[in-house]
Amino acid sequence: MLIWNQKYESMDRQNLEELQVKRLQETINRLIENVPFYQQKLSALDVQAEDIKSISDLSKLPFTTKEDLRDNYPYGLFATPLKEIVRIHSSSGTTGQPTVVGYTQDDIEIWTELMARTMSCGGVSKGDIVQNAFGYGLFTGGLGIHYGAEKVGASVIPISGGNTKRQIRLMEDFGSTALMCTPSYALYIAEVAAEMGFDIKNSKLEYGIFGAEPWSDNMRREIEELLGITAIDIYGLSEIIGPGVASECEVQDGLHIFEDHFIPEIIDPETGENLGYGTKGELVFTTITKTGLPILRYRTKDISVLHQEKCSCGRTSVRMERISGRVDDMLIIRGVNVFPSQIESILLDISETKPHYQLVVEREDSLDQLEVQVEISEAIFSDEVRRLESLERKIHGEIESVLGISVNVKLVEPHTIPRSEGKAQRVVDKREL
Ligand code: DLL
Repeated sequence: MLIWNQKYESMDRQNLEELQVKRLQETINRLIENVPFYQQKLSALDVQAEDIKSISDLSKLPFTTKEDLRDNYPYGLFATPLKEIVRIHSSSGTTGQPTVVGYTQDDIEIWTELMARTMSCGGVSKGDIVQNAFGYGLFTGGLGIHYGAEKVGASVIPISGGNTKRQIRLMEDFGSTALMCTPSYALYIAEVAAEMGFDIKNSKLEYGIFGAEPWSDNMRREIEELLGITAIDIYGLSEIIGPGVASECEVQDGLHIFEDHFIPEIIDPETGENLGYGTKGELVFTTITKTGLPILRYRTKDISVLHQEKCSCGRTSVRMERISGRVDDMLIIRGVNVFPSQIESILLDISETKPHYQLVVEREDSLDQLEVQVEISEAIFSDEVRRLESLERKIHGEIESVLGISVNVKLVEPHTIPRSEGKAQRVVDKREL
């Protein structure tokens, strides 16, 4: 299969590392000149660009966290004047301060190139008809995919997510050959297609490029079987660029990281120590070509393992294993990032509820469902049904207005939520991914 950028995707390690060091030094200089946050952090550590002589010097640099981005909301970490920023995206589902990311024209071009690599990894090329069912909007999925698919010369259908019956009618009428969306939505599409009597397995659909939420290899096999396609996993996050950080190739054995633009590390989430290849830990990325929002050692909170061995596809880049979990308790519900603490603070603001709650996540008909179970006092519990229903509606409404997702609320009697002697188990995730 085609490698989009033979030169950079199959570079030998020594040349690649030289390039990375040079680009990292440029990034550090750019940050020192333009971003007071990094200027202070680097000066406190007494680090300058010249101190980075090899990749192992990365550990001299400070980490960056989501909180740092929030503290500098909205534009505080941008490294260019706002007039150079041509696109603004924002990450999903956070209350109060979402994280805001900005792209210069050069960043958009880099992103497009990386998405073209991603498309080629997934087998998509000129002549393909791409049904892009990732959401368009502040989420980076829709537009990120869109630009990459156009770049490889495919015909893009910018349908965005939702309206599943229409997706299927259009897939049949327009002859889509590639589908892009979250893996759970792909399964849902397969189910609705079956209900509509559309034989998706024998349709023109050949390729699937899926990501933005955790899924397993078993789920991949199921999707491939139901849709009659080859499905690959793509990974990315808004803070680093969006999709286009790493992509599986047709070998389906780990995701190639686009290392000429992002330097990966695996660290021990407790100590921050670099764990090297072959060990499970928290993924950290440093951007080395972005100009709008360059970021040093961003702690993704995603858990993975890095592998250095060369892939049989010919690409030489380091591969990451599919994400196996999160360091924090962030849940991804229908593509929206949800922290249990956000729900907790909403519940605590409502006087009728007790601070004992549990979040139960299930997957029904391939769609994530979140049930919020919360204890109420004896007095309220024995109240009229009408009052209870109105309380349920109130909680539902509060959560929907803050998180933008609809949840099922279940009021339960006092002392029914299991108590714990150690950490409370706030989340019961019954999804079998
Ligand atoms: O989800 C970017 C993206 C769009 C990736 C389309 C792939 C496809 P955010 O909304 O900022 O960006 O969410 C980033 O989603 O830290 C992971 O926890 C999770 N995530 C993304 N891709 C995968 C994946 C986009 N392939 C957060 N497997 C990340 C597991 C994923 N988790």
